[in-house]
Amino acid sequence: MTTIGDRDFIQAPAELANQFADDAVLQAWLKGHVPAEVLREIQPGLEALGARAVGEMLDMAADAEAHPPVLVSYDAWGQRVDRIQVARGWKELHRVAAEEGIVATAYERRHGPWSRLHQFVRIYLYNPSSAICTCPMAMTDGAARVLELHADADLKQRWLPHLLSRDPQHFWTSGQWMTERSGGSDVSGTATVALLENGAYRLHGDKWFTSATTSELALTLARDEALDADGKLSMFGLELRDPQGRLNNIRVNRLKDKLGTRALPTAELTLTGTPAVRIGTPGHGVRNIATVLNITRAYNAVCAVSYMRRGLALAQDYAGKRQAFGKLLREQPLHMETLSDLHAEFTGALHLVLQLGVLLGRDETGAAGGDDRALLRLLTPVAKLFTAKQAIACVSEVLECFGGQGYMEDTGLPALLRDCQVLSIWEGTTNVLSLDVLRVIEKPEALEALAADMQRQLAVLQRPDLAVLRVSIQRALKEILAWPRSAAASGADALETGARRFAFSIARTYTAVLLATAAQNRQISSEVLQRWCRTPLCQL
Ligand code: MFK
Repeated sequence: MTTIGDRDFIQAPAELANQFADDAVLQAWLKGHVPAEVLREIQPGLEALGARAVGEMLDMAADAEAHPPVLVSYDAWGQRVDRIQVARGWKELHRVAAEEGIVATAYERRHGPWSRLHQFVRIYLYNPSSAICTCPMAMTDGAARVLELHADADLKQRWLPHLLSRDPQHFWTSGQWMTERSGGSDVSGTATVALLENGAYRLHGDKWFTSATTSELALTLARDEALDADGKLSMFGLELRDPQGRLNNIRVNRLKDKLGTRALPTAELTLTGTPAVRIGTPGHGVRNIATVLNITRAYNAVCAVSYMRRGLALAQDYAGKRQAFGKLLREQPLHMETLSDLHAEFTGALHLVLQLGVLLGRDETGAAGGDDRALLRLLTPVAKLFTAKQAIACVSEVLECFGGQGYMEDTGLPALLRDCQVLSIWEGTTNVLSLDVLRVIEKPEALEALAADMQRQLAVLQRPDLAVLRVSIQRALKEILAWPRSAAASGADALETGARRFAFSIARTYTAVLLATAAQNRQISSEVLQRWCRTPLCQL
């Protein structure tokens, strides 16, 4: 870089190092939690993915962003074809996902309960360089879990090997079509019907948002007319194309024009007799498809943290290069104060999300106790809603760390912010998820499990310098536990109006205890914990 005042002044861009090797917070967490033999086995692959994420994947993502999907409705001869063309980069990112086992890692279960955690770290490294190709991977993972839990042997054999393949030629993805014109949050107005014809289901209706419409499979909801006159909602699985590659009675009406996630094809569809298979308990479609939602919500949280990390990595590197007022940004106390606050938010979010991965891994391998399962059900919506808002705020601040450059399209930074913005919308908005938290705590086990886990962690906090924070965390927990009863007593709407504050309080307080434990074990500095606790833990 030449000196300021020089007519040829050129700024040095921010650069990324290996995204695994360079991540001190992740490294410390893994060392502190994962058994040494597991870590030894997974580390080389993570390091390779950390390099890939800052190498060829960046080129693929740039190509995918530069060439958004295009819908070709008719061929040259007037034949309706409804072909969605995607960029070369997007296809290559699918290939990388298969090769890296972004979905498969969780189901091969090579490391027992740690397999899901291992996969979370892979998603975390893959996502910010993937032009959000993680979206189809999330839905594919949710579909795999649904099949594992609810499908019969034939269907499992037909579809699961594709969804879990590491061979890009064999690998399939799955969509998840829940949203109709009547609503994305409230699916009770679903109008698609499943009619039985010659003993097999066919679907008829419109789907208003279908993400990753180039997938081979989809799970969806429809009114099951086999059940009763009203047709309760059941869950169905379908293949989008026949063996010749023609759509199975599906019309693609148009592609969505979105604020972000521009490389991802999202379409409006009409199903005109699409063959489908019912999966799960008839008439309990919402409960069955919630299996997908809980997986995709966990992905959402991992992705949110991964964007925070990417933004911070860029801003930290830039602070060592950019000069203003005669000094590097990293020599400017206020700039560094801002970065330190962001780092504390990121560190908290990463601890929360990795804890979710531990719990999910235990649940899926039969290693979870009742408390683990209850805590997992509670923390899934909490982590999703909380980290989504954190990511938007953090990445917005990161753009500011670059000044005007952060607002320039060709730096790639605006795309980061646009892609973060969807995280608090899809897979359940902040308010819908806050209401889900109320649904969860209707059963006493959820808050009992939270309290038990926090008390266990608080009990081992011995360091005198953590004593004051220990008391604050304990006080916040007490308020959280008391709130549902006091809110319920103070009026019909009080629980609902307080639901968001309640969910945020759980997120900040539970994360505080995770950070306190990490500080006690010297995995993070106590300064990070102090910063985290500067924002009130309980906001009730
Ligand atoms: C980058 C990573 C992510 C990428 C993926 C992006 C893909 C984007 C595609 C989409 O955005 S797809 C659309 C996503 N849609 C949603 O997330 C829906 C948001 N709305 C809700 O979550 C509502 O709360 C809900 C639809 C569930 C409300 O429906 P109902 O029918 O009014 O719920 P109800 O009656 O309370 O619950 C029905 C059953 O489901 C109950 O069980 P029982 O039948 O045993 O009583 C509930 O306990 C159960 N249930 C609901 N949510 C659950 C759940 N069970 C487990 N986990 C949950 N989360």
